[in-house]
Amino acid sequence: MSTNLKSTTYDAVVIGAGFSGLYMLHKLRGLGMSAVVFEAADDVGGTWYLNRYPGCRCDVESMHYSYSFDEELEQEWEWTEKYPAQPEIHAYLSHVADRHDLRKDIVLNTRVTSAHYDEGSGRWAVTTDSGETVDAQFVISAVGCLSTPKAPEIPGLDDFAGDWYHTGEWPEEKVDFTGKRVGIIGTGSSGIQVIPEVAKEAAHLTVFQRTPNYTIPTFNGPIDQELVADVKKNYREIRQMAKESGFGVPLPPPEKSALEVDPEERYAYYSKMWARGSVTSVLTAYTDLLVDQEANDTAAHFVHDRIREIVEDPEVAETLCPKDYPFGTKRPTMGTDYYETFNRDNVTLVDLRKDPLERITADGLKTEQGEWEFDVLILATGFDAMTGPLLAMDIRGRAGQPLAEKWKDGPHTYLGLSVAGFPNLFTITGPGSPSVLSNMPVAIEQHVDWIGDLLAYMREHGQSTAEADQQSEEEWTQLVAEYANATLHMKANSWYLGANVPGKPRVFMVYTGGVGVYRETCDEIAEAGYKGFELSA
Ligand code: NA7
Repeated sequence: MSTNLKSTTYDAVVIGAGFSGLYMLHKLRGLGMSAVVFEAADDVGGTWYLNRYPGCRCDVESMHYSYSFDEELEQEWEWTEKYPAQPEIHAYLSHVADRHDLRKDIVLNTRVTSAHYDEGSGRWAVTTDSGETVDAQFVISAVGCLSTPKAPEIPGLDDFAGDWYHTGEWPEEKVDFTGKRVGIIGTGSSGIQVIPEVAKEAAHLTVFQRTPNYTIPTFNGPIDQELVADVKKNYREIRQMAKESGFGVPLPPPEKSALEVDPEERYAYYSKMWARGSVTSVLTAYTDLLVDQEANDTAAHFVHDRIREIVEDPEVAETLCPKDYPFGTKRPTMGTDYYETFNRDNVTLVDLRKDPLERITADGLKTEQGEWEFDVLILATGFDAMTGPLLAMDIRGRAGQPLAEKWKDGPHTYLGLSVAGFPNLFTITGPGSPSVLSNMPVAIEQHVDWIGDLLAYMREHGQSTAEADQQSEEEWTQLVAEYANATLHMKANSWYLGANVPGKPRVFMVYTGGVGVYRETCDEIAEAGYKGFELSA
């Protein structure tokens, strides 16, 4: 047995020590349960530990991107910027781990490779890449939604003679771009954040863009101390508002359709929301931006106008304008000086729609029409989202059924939290829950609290096994699909839909009914004695 493991038998194994895993461990401790957390990285923090690229920053404001369970911490912690940068969030999570003495039950540098359910004992055997197997009643996945990096699907990465980095696995030490010719593939959230930073340092930066993105400026800066005082005074009401909201941020719900106001008033309102530097404010300016194409066009055109205003070269500006998918249906991004960066002399934009990538070479990149030489390549090519990190493990349920087989046509879950045939397995922010369409800590705390309540209920009622029933799972999966079909989300090739990974089933993996409605549903299910679950001794 590894020196890091105290036992080979636990009440619960938690997989991952990011926002979810840390709070889950704290919750399990509070219930008096024995638990171990396995974390593949060499420190806690999850996505906020490994995404260390320059410019990495959260797109939810600092005051709202935090735990609410520790009211003293909420008052004590001092955020320094309007939007928190990766080092600050990592410092926050490290502090939480120390403050609650969590590290002693976290085994670092250890990746869970398999979890097999044994029907005879009703327990799970969880195996890690250090070769150990532990036995647990419950397995709780806290693996995150965006933790399996995806390389570009072009050949030749091994041939490249220079250094290359994926934004999702950035090295700890600073990468120096001074005097370097740098190429970057990808203009999603990560690309949009790293591009302005690298451009400041590199001799030349060439951006390879396949799909342009709608980017809202952060107008980031030192945090407003008056706002801090006000939020700290009213944290309980503000947290409650976030819990009841559509996206997990404390904004009042929109009241009007974009089409019922006159164009001038609408433009002025978008300008006001834009000036707030908050993507959610723009996204929730009107009720119908994500469900009505005509309404959505008004927001899309507003963003196009801003791009044309900022970017000096009209051809470059047009290349940066997203025109073939609705605003907000691929993850809308937030940037600092993103569009402005294309006014720099040392930055070139390559439109891969006109000149597709063919391969990576020893010297750089080859497109259909040319060859590009680089000292450094950055892959901001995203993740195998949502299901990727779960299916990277060999999870087997009843009768040895692999999760990968059960989900071969897309994820089937009940509430995004549990899977029929996989008793006592819970998936925090799993597919079929609001997850990435929520401010993550809000979604995470709701799941952890709900799972904790279920475990307490089971103990009170002498039950040892909880399993979603097949019918409830099917109905839920169908509901998630129906809700998604009622939105414009289906019109974009997004990672929400699995469209970024070749061969992945094209299934919308996120519950779009809103964070508040989802919470109510989960609460009603709990109040009805965990309707849809089979609880047994
Ligand atoms: P994203 O949002 O998936 O962005 C990946 C980007 O990489 C996107 O622009 C892709 O273009 C591009 N990409 C991926 N593969 C290729 C290939 N083969 N050729 C050219 N371009 C490619 O990932 P991020 O890391 O930026 O953000 C992920 C989430 O993290 C983000 O939404 C936040 O929630 C935090 P495409 O759009 O597929 O045409």
